[in-house]
Amino acid sequence: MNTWGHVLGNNRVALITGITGQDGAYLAQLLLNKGYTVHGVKRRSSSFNTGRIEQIYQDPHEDNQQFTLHYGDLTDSTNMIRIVQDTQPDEIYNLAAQSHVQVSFETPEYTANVDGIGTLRLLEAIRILGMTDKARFYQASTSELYGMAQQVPQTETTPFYPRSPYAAAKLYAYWITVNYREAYGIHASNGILFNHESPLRGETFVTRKITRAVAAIHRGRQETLFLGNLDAKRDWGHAREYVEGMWRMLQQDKPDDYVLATGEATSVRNFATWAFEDVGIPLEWRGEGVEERGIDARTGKCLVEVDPRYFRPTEVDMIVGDASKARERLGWSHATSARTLAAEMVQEDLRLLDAA
Ligand code: NDP
Ligand code: GDR
Repeated sequence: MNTWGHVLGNNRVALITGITGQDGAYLAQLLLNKGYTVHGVKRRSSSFNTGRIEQIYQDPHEDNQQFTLHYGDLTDSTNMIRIVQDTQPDEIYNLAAQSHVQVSFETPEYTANVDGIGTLRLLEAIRILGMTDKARFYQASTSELYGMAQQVPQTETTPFYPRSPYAAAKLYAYWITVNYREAYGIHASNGILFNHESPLRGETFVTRKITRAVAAIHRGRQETLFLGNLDAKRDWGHAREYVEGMWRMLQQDKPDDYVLATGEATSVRNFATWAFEDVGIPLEWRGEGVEERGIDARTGKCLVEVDPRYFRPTEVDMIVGDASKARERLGWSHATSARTLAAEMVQEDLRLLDAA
């Protein structure tokens, strides 16, 4: 073990795009714990964007570098080729994306460029550099591919029906990954991951938006939480467990595509009810449609309102996954329920608020 607590010496090198995001942070920690040398691609930003990986950051002036960041962007082919060439990874995890579904309706072309063509750029880097036999590739595919789901629960064979520019871009990324596997023999796998959350979740995704607001309302710093579609149902798991599944996919002899999910669907309304329950507030729902309100049953105060600005032009109403294949072939299964996840996120948001 070195001075940062990383296990030394399995000689394997991983490259992670999107390392500053939720999954990138958990995956980097997991791989360092397993003794990997980890390289991450970080975007240039005018403000600090490495908050999630602060604990594993290693001063570049120190010896025994196990964790290195490189400036890069998935829209820049030559930059990707150079980083892959310089780092010579055994495993590449492509997690970078414009990952917000609603934002993709406002930035459809950019989303296609990063989430769709960005994946092609990385696969081409592997091919151009003659690394098809060396570098294994993980593509962050998504349950959003199912969109208007054709079957419940969804498995690896359920037909896709994307319902947003984000999902359409990820559909291209999914198929180009399959194609490079078949055409060039790259060990390339798609993880079709259902929603996974954590205290590191981006603040504008619905679970984190709820838990942050609940903490702030409980501490008297916010009056009301405004949400969009309360009826939407998602299969929410814990990000820490899902990055373990990503790693397992790349340890298989043969590449393949796998669903990771909990198998349980929860509505946005229920998740919010749980989060308020975690700070001792019994929430009662009254009214319908845009008039629906979440009321503190003890005081009658309105705490949650519907704001149509958060409605999407096309919505994914309900998705729930069947992870049997991952269970059988990877020995992977989830441990944390959505209920426990809500409690952990609320506690962490209370702690962050109190520490600020
Ligand atoms: P985040 O939004 O938290 O992280 C996205 C990462 O991509 C960030 O590091 C971001 O950098 C980086 N990024 C964005 N645009 C670019 C770009 N043009 N070039 C280089 N890097 C870029 O997402 P998650 O960690 O939640 O998700 C990881 C991946 O998994 C994404 O591809 C997402 O679409 C996919 N996914 C996520 C699921 C989930 O429930 N979390 C479920 C299924 C799939 P910066 O920090 O600078 O913004
Ligand atoms: P999603 O996650 O679109 O499933 O994509 P998000 O948390 O944004 O939305 C989940 C559901 O909640 C509804 N909703 C709201 N959503 C947001 N963001 N804000 C609100 O105020 C709100 N109110 C209701 C949404 O309409 C939706 O139905 C996430 C991302 O991580 C993707 O990158 C990933 O691919 C999928 O999960 C699987």
